[in-house]
Amino acid sequence: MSKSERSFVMVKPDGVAAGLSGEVISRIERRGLEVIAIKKATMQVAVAEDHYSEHSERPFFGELVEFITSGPVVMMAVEGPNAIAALRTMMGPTNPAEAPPGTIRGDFALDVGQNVIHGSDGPESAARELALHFGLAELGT
Ligand code: DAT
Ligand code: MG
Repeated sequence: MSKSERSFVMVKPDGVAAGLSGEVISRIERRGLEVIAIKKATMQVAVAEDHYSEHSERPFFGELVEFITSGPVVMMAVEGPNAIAALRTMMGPTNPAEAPPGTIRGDFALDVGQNVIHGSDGPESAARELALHFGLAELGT
């Protein structure tokens, strides 16, 4: 058996506005992964800056924080075997123009800045992002 992992997944403001939250959750569940915590909220600017701190020196950082705080997002803790890599594959590449059909970005996005979904890129970022957006009590640990 593969090791069970947890990832932080978020339907971004463009995805929520387009009514794609259910589609994303459905794909996650149909894949066999479990949503163990979920909430809808508009992210505070300071939390967004922390969430994306690895990109703070990039030219698009201001635009990125402005976008991610522009409306409600749906945040999830998702658990299952190889959850982090499985979700990254389901998301598709960062640039939707390069994302194949069948991936979430390949099916529902066109713009590199507004690409519907976030998923943690490794175990360290998953732990960091889950701690940032969910309390330990919310995760039942
Ligand atoms: P990912 O979301 O696939 O993990 P990332 O961590 O490299 O990608 O970047 C985080 C987000 O920043 C990405 O989802 C959209 C935005 N972004 C990345 N590169 C960008 C670029 N060249 N121009 C505008 N926004 C960009
Ligand atoms: Mg990333």
